[in-house]
Amino acid sequence: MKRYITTLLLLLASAVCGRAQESGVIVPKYGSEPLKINSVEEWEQVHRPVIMNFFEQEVYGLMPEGQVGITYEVLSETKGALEGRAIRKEVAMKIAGIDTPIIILMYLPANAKGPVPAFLGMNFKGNHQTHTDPDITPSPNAPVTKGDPERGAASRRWPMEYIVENGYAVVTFNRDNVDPDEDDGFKNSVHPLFYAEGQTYPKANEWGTIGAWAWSLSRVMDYLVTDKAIDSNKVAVIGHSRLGKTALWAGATDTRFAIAISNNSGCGGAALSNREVGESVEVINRAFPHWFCDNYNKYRNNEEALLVDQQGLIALMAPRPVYVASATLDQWADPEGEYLSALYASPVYELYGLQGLTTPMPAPEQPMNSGHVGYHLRSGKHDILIYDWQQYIDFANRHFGK
Ligand code: GTR
Repeated sequence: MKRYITTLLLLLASAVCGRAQESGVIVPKYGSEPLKINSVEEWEQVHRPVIMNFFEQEVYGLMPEGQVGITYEVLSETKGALEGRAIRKEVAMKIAGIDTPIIILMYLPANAKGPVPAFLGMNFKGNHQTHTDPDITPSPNAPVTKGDPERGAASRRWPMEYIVENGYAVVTFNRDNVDPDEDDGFKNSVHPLFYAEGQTYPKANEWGTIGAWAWSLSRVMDYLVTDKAIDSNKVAVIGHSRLGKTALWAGATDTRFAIAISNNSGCGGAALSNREVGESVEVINRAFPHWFCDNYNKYRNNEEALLVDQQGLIALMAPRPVYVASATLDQWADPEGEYLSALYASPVYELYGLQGLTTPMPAPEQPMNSGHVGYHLRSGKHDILIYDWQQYIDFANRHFGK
């Protein structure tokens, strides 16, 4: 195992140095500092590939190159939902080799004059938890979700009426139907569909659960580009907490996402790891061994060894807009570390002539949303609430020209 890890490290180092030599650019250890890059060209040709390679090999794991058969079937499309404000649409995404279809729930603004922009994000415990609407098909139960989750139980997190009234579609599906959120050896997930012959577990540099969730967001995006009701150039990928980590990774790996929004994503998401505040790389890997790739374990109590901290993940969105949000009582997610990460990614946006963050961390309820890197700190707990959505819609309105 040790020899394997050493070989991997050598391979990574030679890939990095190889690219650097070709371009004549010395690749630094980026660490937990602002990203100082000389030009867009250097960013795109040297640093972005090196940083992407690092996150793929060492943090979230590589997504599979192969493809599986996926079909999409519109199950229903109903006008008059949400008291006349919306069209409710349900689409079954069937992945060959997975028994249970993933049901994509969509609310589209009623009376839209053309294709609309959308927010796409996974939900934690089922589509029917996102709203009390009695006609939402319950997401098939996942092994980790005990009992039948109550209809509408998570509706505070999904202000559907507000979102559609602002002219946006909401698109959501249950993460557990892609890969249940438990350390079950990936038995019930999409991972085995891509194993090489004889393989029974992802390799040390292959995707974990966050990788699989991000992959599934891209597979839903594959559907959205075919749906005439959606303006697929204006899809914001969004997620709260572990799903915020996932939204950032989805935005990094799939440039079709026009905006990425991280709500209280914390460690392994927006927050810098090398600060010893809140959750650490050690604690997250112990509690959730399935989220990241096995290589990430090398950085437990060893964060200074990271080639780049999480500001690198945020910068992978550039020049597309990115938004990071924290909550005052969410110290576990290290609000200041989340802010600093967005601040340290900002110089990359500035290379493109775009406005990033430049000032100290703002006070609560003082959103910074005028540039391409947005940030706000909300008073209160770890959650995603109407206040957060109001900021995201403001931010999306600016970038989508609404
Ligand atoms: C916590 C975990 C965090 C965060 C959160 C959530 O238990 O430590 O990294 O992701 O869960 O997803 O709500």
